[in-house]
Amino acid sequence: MKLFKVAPVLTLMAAALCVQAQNKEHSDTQIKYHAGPSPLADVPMYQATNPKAPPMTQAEFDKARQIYFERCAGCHGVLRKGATGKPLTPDITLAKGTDYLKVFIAYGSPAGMPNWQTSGEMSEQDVDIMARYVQHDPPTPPEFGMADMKATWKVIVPPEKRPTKKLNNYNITNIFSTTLRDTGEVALIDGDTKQIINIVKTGYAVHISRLSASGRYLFVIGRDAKINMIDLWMEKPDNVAEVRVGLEARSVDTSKFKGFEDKVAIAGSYWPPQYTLMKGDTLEPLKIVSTRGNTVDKQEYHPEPRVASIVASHFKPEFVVNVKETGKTLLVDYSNVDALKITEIGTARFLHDGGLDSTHRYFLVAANQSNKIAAVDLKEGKLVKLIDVGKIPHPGRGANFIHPTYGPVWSTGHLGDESISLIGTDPVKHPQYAFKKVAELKGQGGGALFIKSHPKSNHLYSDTPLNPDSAISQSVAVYDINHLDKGFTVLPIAQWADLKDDGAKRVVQPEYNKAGDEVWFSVWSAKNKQSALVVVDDKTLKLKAVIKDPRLITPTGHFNVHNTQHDIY
Ligand code: DHE
Repeated sequence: MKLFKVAPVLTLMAAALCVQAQNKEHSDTQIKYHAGPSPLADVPMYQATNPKAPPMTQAEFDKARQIYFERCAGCHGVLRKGATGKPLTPDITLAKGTDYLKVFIAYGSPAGMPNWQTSGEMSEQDVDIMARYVQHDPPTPPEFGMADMKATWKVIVPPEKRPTKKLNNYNITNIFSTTLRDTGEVALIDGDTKQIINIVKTGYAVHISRLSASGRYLFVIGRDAKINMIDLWMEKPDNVAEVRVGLEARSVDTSKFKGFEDKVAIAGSYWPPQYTLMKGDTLEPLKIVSTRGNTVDKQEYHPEPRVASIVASHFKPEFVVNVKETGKTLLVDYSNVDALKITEIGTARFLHDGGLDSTHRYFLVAANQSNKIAAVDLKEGKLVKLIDVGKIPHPGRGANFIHPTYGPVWSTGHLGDESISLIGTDPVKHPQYAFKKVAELKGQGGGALFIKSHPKSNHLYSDTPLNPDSAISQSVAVYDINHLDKGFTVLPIAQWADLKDDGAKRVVQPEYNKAGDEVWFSVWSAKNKQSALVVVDDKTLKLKAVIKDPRLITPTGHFNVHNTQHDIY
């Protein structure tokens, strides 16, 4: 038996070594991006033992489970049925055997599996326990239903006890909500004075902030699926309600259609795979909808399709809910929560992040492992086009601007290559370019996460925080949108921050102020190192301000109230 397994192991090892140099850069990017620790690592789970799998002590099993949820679940899925990575269920892994799996984990594969041992991320012992662990039945985390949600729901200040008018002197439309990733907080920063207004306690590793239609309430969601609702009218803006909608999540938004402003909130979860509608003023959970179902392409059942980006439509009382593993964009009509109408649009698998075009009629979402952008018409409720772009598109919400030749375009950078794809979005005056990739700009390199422009600006900014070259990850590229042929200017943002220690200083997420004449960046270092925010003057492209404060620990995303409220990007 053993003899038969040696040949495939050696072949795999040779292939792995050949691709290792080329794979190293790719895997570094992938590891940093996908391997965010999942809050599920600490959740008690149901566990069955598989007598056919190699033995493990309880301590080994617990350690392997921890590693799996910290490093592997993002790609292979909670139940190991496969997501952007391959399935790792015992029917497959037992046949491969421990030796084969050890090589695979240690050296990686040309298909994108990181080289965990040779990159120094895992020890030989870790690789050994992981190879045995994946041959056991996957532990299953619990569901999270209405009773669980209600048990976590807190209305800290009920609506009737909240201010009836704004009680502070802040220009709340220009406040920035900055994620402090590793402290479980957001910093509310006055965009005019650059002073911190408050540091608000939130869930674990907040992912995004979104604004209610009125601009009064700020919603943030942690990776642990905890939503915090912050009232910007309070003397010192702070939490007024909170709830957990699952065990792991990334997206939240609130109703923006005329007549439904601030009425309904929604959050999508990674685990359990579901989305939840809530009351817009208290976060009281109203309805939970599972996303388990069949994939758009092969029509196969998927047990854990995660909810990726969500955006509120301005055209109808609908939320646009993007389901990653099944590749479906759902238009969820919230006008009657007791009789939900859902339009299911098949787009493409592995939907991730996306945003609206400048008219807000079209939603463009990255199907990242399919290297496509899906354009959905929110007025007609249908797919307009699947557009091929570069490798692993990652737009954030993308950037809209007027191209001198192609008219209004929406753009995205890529994790997997240096290109920036421009897509025409004006079927009325520029029909020949509409929903086609009309141009490709050359950027600084792969590892791009976010791109941004503003209707008042002539610039387009693209970050590259996951590029392995620190000169690239610590700077941004800026394009003059009227002279795109001239290439880009590099702004050395991390250098401008002038930080005292040698942190990673990844420069992440351009975000304009309300006026569109400043652009803010996070300089993101580890928890124990100094970080900062850097503000650039958009007209001169010169440094305008550096915001440093010991409380600004691991800043990542930041969201300007006005621009987020009105979907300006
Ligand atoms: Fe994000 C948006 C998921 C890693 C910072 N991220 C999103 C969205 C999703 C998502 C689904 C869209 C939300 C929406 O619009 O409703 N992100 C994931 C992951 O699954 C992934 C790959 C791994 C993980 O464990 O979370 C991941 N993301 C990261 C990071 O490592 C980043 C850079 C830093 C961090 O804070 O963790 C990061 N993601 C962001 C930001 C946005 C975002 C700042 C919002 C962009 C915007 O402009 O709206």
